[in-house]
Amino acid sequence: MSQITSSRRAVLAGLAGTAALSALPRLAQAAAPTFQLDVKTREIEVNGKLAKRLAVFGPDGPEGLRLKRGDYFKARVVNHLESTTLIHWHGLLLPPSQDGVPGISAPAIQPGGYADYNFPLIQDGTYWMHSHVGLQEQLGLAMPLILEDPNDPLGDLQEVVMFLEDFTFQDPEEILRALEGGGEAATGGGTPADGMKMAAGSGMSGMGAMADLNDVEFDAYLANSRTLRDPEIVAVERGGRVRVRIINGSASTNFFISAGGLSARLIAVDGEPVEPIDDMLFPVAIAQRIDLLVDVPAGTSVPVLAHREGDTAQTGLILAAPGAAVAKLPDRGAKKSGAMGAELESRLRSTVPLPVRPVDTELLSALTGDMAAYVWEMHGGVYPDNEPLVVTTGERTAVRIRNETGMAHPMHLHGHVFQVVEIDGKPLAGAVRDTVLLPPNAEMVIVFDANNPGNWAYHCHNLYHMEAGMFSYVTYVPAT
Ligand SMILES: [Cu+2]
Repeated sequence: MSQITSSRRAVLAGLAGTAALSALPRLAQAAAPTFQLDVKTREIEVNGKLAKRLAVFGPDGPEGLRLKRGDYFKARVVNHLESTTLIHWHGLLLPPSQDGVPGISAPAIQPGGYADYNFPLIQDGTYWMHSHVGLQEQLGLAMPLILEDPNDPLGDLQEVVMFLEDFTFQDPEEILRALEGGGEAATGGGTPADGMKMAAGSGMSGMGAMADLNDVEFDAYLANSRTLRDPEIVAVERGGRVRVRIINGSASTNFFISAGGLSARLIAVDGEPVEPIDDMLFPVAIAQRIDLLVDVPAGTSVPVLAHREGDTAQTGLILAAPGAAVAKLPDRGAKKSGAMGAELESRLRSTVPLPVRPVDTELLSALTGDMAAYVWEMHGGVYPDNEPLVVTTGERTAVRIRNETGMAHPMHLHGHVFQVVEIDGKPLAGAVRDTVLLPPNAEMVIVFDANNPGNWAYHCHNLYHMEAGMFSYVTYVPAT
């Protein structure tokens, strides 16, 4: 880390408004932000109805931010909301004070206030940003963060970003209250899903045989803020191959991705390259990203669709070669998609794995909970009444994640990348990632190097599970 960055860390630690900066004019100048991100409300139209949502507006608007590996992330985030906020840079390796998690990395930004960020971008790939305050992410406070590779061998390819969200007209707080009330409190759009009610009604809990695929029924599923009733149609300039960067920015929905019944090529997960896999359907769990190469034959259009797990609902966008007819697609498919397991995860092989090194310490991360009561725990309780993972600076650390519940949990570790090295007892040199889906009753081992001392959020990325308590953190002790 550069000196500027470590000085900024000190400033950020106590930054509540303008006072800290004006006390340090020379430093403030040295660290003057090069771009601004404005957090505000906006209206979008969903299925013919206006919806008031939250959004981040960057230099290119509310649909994404593009930077390059080697640049500095030198930004000021300004909060125009009437409530506090804080934005997390999902998947980025950065100093802990700039990670954007209130209570762990820095205080939330007060209404009318701002926070400054300054850290080097040492990665390239498909990332995203989202609020880490309350249920703001469900209200749309999220957008793509694409880090270009200055020497990208695929740099000549046309690139398309597809940002997926689940959408509700209901107040997310009401949805959470209904879930915590056992699934009986709410009716209408955005209610707890049928599976949830059945689970509650039959008194099933944690280790149940029935896997619940979805907690919440949404009003729509969005790709780049649009539904299939009015999808984005991307003109494919030259015909041929397109790189599609897919980000699952949903609060509570896993998707399977298809490319018009054609085979596509998976080349990266969570911004990290993998050995290419050609297939027809690719799972992307909550908060995960996949990069696909999709071929668009001359004169045709290819829909890139996201199919909701365990349902017929679908969303997506259309890639259209010059002169192609574009067919209207329904927002429900003919067939329900299945449950998301670890089938793709077990086939993934990193092409840039962690350095080969023996594990120094293995820690256990047990995920427990109760579907009926909607209590989701990890490490012995709901946050903050649970234990952090304590790692030792410099150690190769393994974490055995044991899902003792009947639901899948997308587990996200901040500030590090990890490699998946064991799935249900089978060793592998799997993907390097920041978010891994633990299917019901699954056990996986991830490894990472404890080389970024600080406190780092580590949690389930299903927003409702996280709010219900499935949240913990990693903390460092020095090597002795
Ligand atoms: Cu979860």
